[in-house]
Amino acid sequence: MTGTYRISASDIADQNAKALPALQEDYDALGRKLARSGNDIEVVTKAVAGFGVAIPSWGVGTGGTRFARFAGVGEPRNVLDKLEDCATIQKLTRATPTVSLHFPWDKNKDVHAVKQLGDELGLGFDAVNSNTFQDQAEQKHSYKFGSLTHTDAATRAQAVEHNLECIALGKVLGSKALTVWISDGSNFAGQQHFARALERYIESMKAIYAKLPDDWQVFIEHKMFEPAFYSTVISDWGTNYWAATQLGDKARCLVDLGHHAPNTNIEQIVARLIQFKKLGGFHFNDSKYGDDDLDAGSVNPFQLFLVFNELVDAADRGALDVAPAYMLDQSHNVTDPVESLMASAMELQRRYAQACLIDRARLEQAQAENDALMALDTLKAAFNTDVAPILGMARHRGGGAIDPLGVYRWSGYRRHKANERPAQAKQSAGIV
Ligand code: RM4
Ligand code: MN
Ligand code: MN
Repeated sequence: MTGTYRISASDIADQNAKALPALQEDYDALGRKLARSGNDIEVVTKAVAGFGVAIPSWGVGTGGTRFARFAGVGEPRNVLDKLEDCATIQKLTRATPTVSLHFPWDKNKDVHAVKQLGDELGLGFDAVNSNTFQDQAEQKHSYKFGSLTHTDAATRAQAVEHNLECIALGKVLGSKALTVWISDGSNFAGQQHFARALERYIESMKAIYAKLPDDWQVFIEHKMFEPAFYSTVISDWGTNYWAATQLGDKARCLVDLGHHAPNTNIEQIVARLIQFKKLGGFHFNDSKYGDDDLDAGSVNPFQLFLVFNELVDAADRGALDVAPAYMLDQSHNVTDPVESLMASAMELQRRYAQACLIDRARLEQAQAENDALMALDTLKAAFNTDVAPILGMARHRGGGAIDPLGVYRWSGYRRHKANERPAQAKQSAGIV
């Protein structure tokens, strides 16, 4: 059974009525300011209104570390509850029209019921994610030493089969992409033959690719470490690019911001993948040390802005052959996941809006003249612009909340869910 409490449109309208006069004033003032530098605020507001990022179903439950998980109240108990939370995020922010499911975590006895609830809630389904980094109870072969790259053919076949099942489930949901992240790798020098492991990967992925519907894409996600701590098979964007190239046009690279060494120039990787026509999508999050899965923009908002700078620049030049898939991939250990996901979605919109404000002619001129300071100043001028009124107006016009966090807390949504979803006895460590 799914919960019954839902924030109503009239709740949002009532709260918005109070906030609108101040928003209108700020919006008009910002519009005048932007006009002075040749920007039409309405163009940016429209762009923001059209921006959407998928919510990861695994993000609406409280995450954990490998030490412990401190469960929150009113947590979703199954995929249907998760959809309810995702719909709440979308209702308030209007920035998250789709959900990215992860199997078998999101397995339901009837996938059609999942699709039906999504339809009812106005949610679409983005990429489906496969999971061969854990063993499941009924599973024959263990993934302890790998899945798609395992030395044992039967284990590889089982992992391929799981990915095909994900495609089948995704077809029912209306998904158009499969995201594959494997944890395969090694923990000790010499444990794994680098070249042979990658060969086995390509062979397995070819079997998956062969069954990929024509209008689907497969996103390959690289990650430099964890849980394999010496080497991973798909360790970096170079390997990812090569693998995607081996497979064909429907295979593309997915950039999870947390999957690189600290201080890696991720925006340059994004630019390279765009140039090579292999950028598939993103898993947005932020990190201080590694795959921290912190809220997007919470550590390095400038980096996020620079990523959007590359995306907007490429879109302006007509260099984006396919629109990249935007997804969040975060783990919320100490916050209410709904709040974190709303804040993160809005953070992406903020950096996107700022990237739309970059004076590209000025930047180009500075680059041509090797005027490094003016180039940075041009970026900073956009980055330092407070675009909150644009975001608020885009939400208001789309039927969302001017102040999503405020309305969420005012509604007592979490309290309602605590009553509807009694705490479960089982407490697990780890991300789920
Ligand atoms: C991995 C990777 C995948 C996600 C899992 C839960 O580190 O980011 O995208 O599916 O975590
Ligand atoms: Mn990820
Ligand atoms: Mn990750």
